[in-house]
Amino acid sequence: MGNLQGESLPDGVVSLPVIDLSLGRAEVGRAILNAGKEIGFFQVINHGISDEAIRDMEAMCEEYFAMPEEDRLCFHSDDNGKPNRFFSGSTYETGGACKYWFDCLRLTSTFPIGDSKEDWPEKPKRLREVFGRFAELTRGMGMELLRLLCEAMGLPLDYFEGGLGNGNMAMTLNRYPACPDPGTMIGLPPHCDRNLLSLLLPSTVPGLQFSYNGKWANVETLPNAYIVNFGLPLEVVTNGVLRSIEHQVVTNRTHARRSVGLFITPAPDCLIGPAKEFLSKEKPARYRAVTYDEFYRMHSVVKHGLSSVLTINADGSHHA
Ligand SMILES: O=C(O)CCC(=O)C(=O)O
Ligand SMILES: [Fe+2]
Repeated sequence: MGNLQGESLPDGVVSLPVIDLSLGRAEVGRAILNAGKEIGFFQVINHGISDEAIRDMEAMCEEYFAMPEEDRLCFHSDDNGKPNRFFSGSTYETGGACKYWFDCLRLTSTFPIGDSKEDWPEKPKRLREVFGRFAELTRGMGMELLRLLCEAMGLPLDYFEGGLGNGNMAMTLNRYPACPDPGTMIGLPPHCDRNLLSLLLPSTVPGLQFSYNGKWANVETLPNAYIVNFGLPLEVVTNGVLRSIEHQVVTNRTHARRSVGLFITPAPDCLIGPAKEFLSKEKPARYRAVTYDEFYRMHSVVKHGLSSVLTINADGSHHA
């Protein structure tokens, strides 16, 4: 089996833009827009989510993965249609190439969360409370980033408040155990996110990489920073102005890694297509419009170059 991790750039060759949310709105908005055009990833600091909420969340993640296995397994399911489940990356269909090296608790919720929490695990005792608070705060910050982006792009401030941003939100709690053979085992395969906006709380253990000029660049983050990246629907809506960039997680021999993802997601019946604000004679539609439901199914297979699936040819057909 070859090396699945591809060629990486030396550390420090490219680093994620750091966006300080305590600066002026116009400056922050421009920085988000530039990051979206250039790298597709950035990190935010001074985001207003307290150290305490972050520490609580991290401690709860540790507690969850430290529970006796049977307490997690009662939530186990390989059915990816289930909104709330615990599963292992080793159950992903990979065409026999390898198995992915992670465990994940995936939870979904309406917003506001309300009764959705009742379907989340009961153990550890404070899980619903801590995860619920974290999800609400993080989603709130994500919606604010989208409003700042609207200001910078000259869109109405509530552009993403409707169908594009009010589908059920998803939260994932990922654990990548230390791996005996990092050269051949990948944590999470290369993919672009299928939701609108992803907010990630990484651990201090590195592993996340994003695609940059055909190579993999390591993500390094500041303490308490969130990593933010744009999902494919945002690339489509902006007709390619914002870029949804491929990323992956690599494993390492000595340290387990943890991450928490919060995903702002369109509603299933929302039409995902280039918005008129991004279209002109010089800039014709590069993607065709489909409902988010269909969009999600089109992207259910993880493979390289996902965005090409939606690219329109000159004759109006689209690549398979
Ligand atoms: O674990 C990470 O750092 C990245 C997770 C990720 O890319 C995802 O859940 O879509
Ligand atoms: Fe991702």
